[in-house]
Amino acid sequence: MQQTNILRKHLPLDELLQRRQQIEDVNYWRRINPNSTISDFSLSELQSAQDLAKRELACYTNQLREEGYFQTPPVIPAAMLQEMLECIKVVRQHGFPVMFSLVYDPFYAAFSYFDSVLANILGHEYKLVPNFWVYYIDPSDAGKGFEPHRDAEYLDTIGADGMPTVLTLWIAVTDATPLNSCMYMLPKNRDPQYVQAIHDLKTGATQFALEDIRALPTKAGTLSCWDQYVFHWGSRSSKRAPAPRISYATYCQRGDISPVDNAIIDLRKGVDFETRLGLICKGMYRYSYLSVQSSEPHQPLLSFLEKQMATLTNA
Ligand SMILES: O=C(O)CCC(=O)C(=O)O
Ligand SMILES: [Fe+2]
Repeated sequence: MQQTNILRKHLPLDELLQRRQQIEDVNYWRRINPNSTISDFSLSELQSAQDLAKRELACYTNQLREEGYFQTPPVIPAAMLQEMLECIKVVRQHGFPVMFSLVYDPFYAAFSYFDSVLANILGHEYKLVPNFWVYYIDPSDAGKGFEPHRDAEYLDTIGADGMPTVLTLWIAVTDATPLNSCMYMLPKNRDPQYVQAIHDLKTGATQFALEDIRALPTKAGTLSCWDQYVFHWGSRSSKRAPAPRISYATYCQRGDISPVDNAIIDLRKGVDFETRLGLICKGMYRYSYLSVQSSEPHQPLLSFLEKQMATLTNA
């Protein structure tokens, strides 16, 4: 995401260094949350994942090409969502950023419910680009999602057929509504600057009509996907919201193009504990980078994050 956005994410990163022994100990995470597992889960282990009908898949393709985004119905089973919520609760209770819930299995197991959708759009060899973030938006007037932006990390990720080669995956763990902060999208066919943004990542969004903004309320268990250049944001929550908005997001790319970033994950090969720590630290490093970069007191913390991230380059 663009630099101005990176600055907006603040985390109590310094405390992490003092707790590095806990962080690196898989049994610590198992102990504090015995109701969830940490295995080398791989996509092929899940047989029960439901395939969406061909008709629905064709609708997603059309909408993605025309409007730059689409959403599935809720496909993650309630029990798996409940397990994710428990993980998030425990991680918060133990004073860690919610990103650390990504050590647990359900956050990866959920991808098997998206397999047919992702394979249909990105091909069967699709890979994760591990730019993860976990959003926990408080049900208060202070809570808000990520400010208006285009993800715009990678140039020219629209193929000759008009289909993206990189997608953002945004997974709702609780219902997201206009009251507790849902996503808002400017469909690409309503955005006069969209085409420019494909080749110029700094392109703003200053020429659209307000009535063209679309709210995307979503049920828990839904996958929302968009390309790199659509303009979107997570809205402000409210003290009247009944529950927090919780979601997590990452990128996914075709497998038959060069890696768009320096790290890539093949879900079929599994995602072991070290890789999970790597992607957690990568997310925190990227999105907090400008607030901690290169100042002397932060060096040990940066070295710790970099050490964890090193596992990703060979993943
Ligand atoms: O959840 C949010 O508030 C913003 C998410 C987002 O912009 C993204 O994942 O690309
Ligand atoms: Fe975004």
